[in-house]
Amino acid sequence: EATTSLSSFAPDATSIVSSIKYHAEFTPLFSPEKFEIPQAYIATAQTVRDTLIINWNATYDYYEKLNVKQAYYLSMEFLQGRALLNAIGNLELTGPYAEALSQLGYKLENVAHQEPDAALGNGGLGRLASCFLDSLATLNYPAWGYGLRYKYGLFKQRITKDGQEEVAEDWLEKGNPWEIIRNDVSYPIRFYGKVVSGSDGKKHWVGGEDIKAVAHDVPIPGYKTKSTINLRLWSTKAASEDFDLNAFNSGRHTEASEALANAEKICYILYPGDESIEGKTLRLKQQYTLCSASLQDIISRFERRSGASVNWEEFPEKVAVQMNDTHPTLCIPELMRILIDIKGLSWNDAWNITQRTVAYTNHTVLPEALEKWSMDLMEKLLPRHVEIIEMIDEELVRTIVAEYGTADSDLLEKKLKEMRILENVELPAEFADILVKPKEAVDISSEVLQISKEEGEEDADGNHDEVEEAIAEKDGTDKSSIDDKKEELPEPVPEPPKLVRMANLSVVGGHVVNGVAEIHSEIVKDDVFNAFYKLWPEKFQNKTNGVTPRRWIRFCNPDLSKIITQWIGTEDWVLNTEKLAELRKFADNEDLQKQWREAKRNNKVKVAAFIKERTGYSVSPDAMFDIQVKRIHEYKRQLLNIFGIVYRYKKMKEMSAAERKESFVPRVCIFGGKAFATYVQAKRIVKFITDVGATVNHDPEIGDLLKVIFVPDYNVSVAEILIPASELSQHISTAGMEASGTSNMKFAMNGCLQIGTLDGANVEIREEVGEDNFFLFGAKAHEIAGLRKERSEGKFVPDPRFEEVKKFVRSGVFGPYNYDELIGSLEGNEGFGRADYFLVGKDFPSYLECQEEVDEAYRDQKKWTKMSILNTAGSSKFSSDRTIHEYAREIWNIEPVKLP
Ligand code: 26R
Repeated sequence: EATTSLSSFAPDATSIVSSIKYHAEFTPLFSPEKFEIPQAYIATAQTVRDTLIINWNATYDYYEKLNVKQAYYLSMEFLQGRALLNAIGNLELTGPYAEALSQLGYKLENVAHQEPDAALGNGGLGRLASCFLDSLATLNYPAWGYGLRYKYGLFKQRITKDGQEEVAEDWLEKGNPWEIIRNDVSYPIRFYGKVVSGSDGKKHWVGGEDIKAVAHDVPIPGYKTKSTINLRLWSTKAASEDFDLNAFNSGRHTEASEALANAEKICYILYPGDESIEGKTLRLKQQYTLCSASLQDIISRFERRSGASVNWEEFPEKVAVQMNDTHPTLCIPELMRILIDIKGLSWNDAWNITQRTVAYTNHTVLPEALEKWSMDLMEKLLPRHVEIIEMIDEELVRTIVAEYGTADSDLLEKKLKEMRILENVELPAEFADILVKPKEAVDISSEVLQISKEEGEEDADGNHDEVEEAIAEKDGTDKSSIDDKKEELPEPVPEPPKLVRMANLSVVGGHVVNGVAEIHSEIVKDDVFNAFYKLWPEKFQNKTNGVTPRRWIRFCNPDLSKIITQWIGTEDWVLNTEKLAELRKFADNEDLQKQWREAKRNNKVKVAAFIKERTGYSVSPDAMFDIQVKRIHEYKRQLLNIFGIVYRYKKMKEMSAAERKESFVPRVCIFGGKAFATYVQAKRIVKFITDVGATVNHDPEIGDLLKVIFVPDYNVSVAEILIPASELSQHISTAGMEASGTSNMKFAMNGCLQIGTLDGANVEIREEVGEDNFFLFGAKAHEIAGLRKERSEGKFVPDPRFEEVKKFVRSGVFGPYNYDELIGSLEGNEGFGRADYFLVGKDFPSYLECQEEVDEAYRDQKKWTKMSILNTAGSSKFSSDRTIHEYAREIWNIEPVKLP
């Protein structure tokens, strides 16, 4: 069929050359007179895309024919990074491509570096989504990703003398050869308007503002399989009739195109919100666009595949929707709306279908990152959805009352408070007096509430006359005297804002809730969603995260990969990572050890050159490369790391040159990561690290014994360079706060030892690689609350070494910048509850002692290399292939489908 006749492309160097030339000539995005490396990249990518399209079409046709159940991964973020090397690697065409490009006078690696990162994500959550797509395709699962096509991805980070500066990243500027625009696949998306009841008894959402979402498809190839799945990204456009020709013709140009600009604005930027939520209309519009467009697409596919007889009962047997955190929670009311208002189903049928279709993954327990939307805002933007959410909330209240009864009203009140979807919202009418205590206990305020609910209509100025009358009645005064006394009455307390708790809605509306590492899933059950867990224990699952071994070993670390293949005797480990365990038996083998160290050193040499280019600093590839790369956040404790470095530096300065050499292993300490643009404390941390670097790196007494590097603009591509060169990596979050972490897995795969707390996936990594091969320190998750309490009671006695470091920093060795606020956050006792909330001071002594063990272990290179090998050997569990198999079996109920 079409698939073979289309291939002007065959996988040998000669045909690749002509194909590249063809694209340079006939599908140019540039002028013809020059063919330089940027053009070479685009033309090369276009040839790869041809192959991907062929495979994509074959995959799509086959799924369509079989009408199998398909999973849909809905995510506001996909942190794809670069595509070229990954695509030709998965297609097993790296060799022919390298050869073809060399015939054209280019090096594949240099051509590949032309590609800008697709950074449509902030960090862990977005990168996880991208790893999942790779595994889904590789394992032949029928599954798609749905996301948004942001014009600007995550900001570019510049490091100046003042710290971090954010610059917009125009990743689409030179065109995106990986996407296929489907102008014929678009759906209307409505905002605002109102709900009216039709004569048919149905609700109709009318008026408001209509835009459309247009599909952009990014083919996702699997490794060594023809299966090529789809990442469908939506971009927004005005409905075409919205261009106001009359306005334009009479010279009002801006006005004419206002609707266009407003619609396009929705997909302009990725919200760089990491752990903090900005209540912005635009973000809510983004979330709704993702949910509505994706569901309309999924539903139309379901209807098409059903043919003449659409049976909605079967929807959950054909469709699984996974919500990546709460960001796509609007899927729940949106699916309800479509099923009820448009397809005519009953509430109960729609609810049953919705619950069986969707599932929710939680990625964080930080309370400030649990999304809550203002109900007023949502009511304006999505009036019908708020009605539906209110009904879901009402059903939930009914369930809670049925479960806990009304006898113990304190218990009932507590449960309602914890579990309701709506916060600061009165109980539904039928339950209005359920919490009313015996008559004598009634105080004025609750009575006021009753009255205002039953008959109170607000005055224009928002006052309740009836309320005032009620108060008057109660204390024997009349209304007029209250009016007189108004001046003396205390200011009325402002009503707390009405909120929609998206996490609660997700837990209630889906059939499964999962955490992303064992310890995190336990915290989800015992803490964050404990009340729900008690009610529906069977809903809760764990799915420990994973990362794709293709991108994160095979392609980013070819030298190590070759060695692994040589010693295991097959390249199968890329698909069956369990085989990595076979390295264990060679961990002491001197030949393997020698090769292993050489590969690491080669990678370090590359990083040294990279650091030179990006920062100007020279580092020695013979020093230990010690790396912490992740978003800058207080809970991730980059401060603990840099304080340890400062302590080390101070000790060095106190010694003679000979003593210094004797006492310390030379280290290159590398940091990378972005701070949320308005997260002041995180930005101070960036500034502090670069200041320490500026002092230490120029200190002639120190030389190669210690270097402190902040690599600017950390992203997926930078990670691919740094991780293979790392010897020690730091995963040192306050226990209980990092849901999982995923870079820890990548480091382990690349033979990097870790210093870490018992948090997130660290716990499982330590179990897998063996406790002798993991540097553990710090307080345990179950101790944290007690330690904070102790602290607030003034019982914490700081370690003298911690005090010493603070004093040293304050003395101004690292320049004139005022670090009072940074250091101040680590101090204080009683009264100020958040004093050193992240327990840097508490864990500091055990961290320092652990770092001494690290030095000691590194001095014995045989021992270190063995530990390194055992980390790679023990990393097999952390392949996202394992994770995806678990989701497929235990949540989605889908089966692999291998193309004939
Ligand atoms: C609400 C909104 C602004 C927002 C909050 C938080 C947007 C994005 C985030 C990012 C969070 C949810 C995130 O990235 N979490 C990370 O998910 C990884 C994948 O599961 C984990 O490994 C990591 O521990 C966790 O922090």
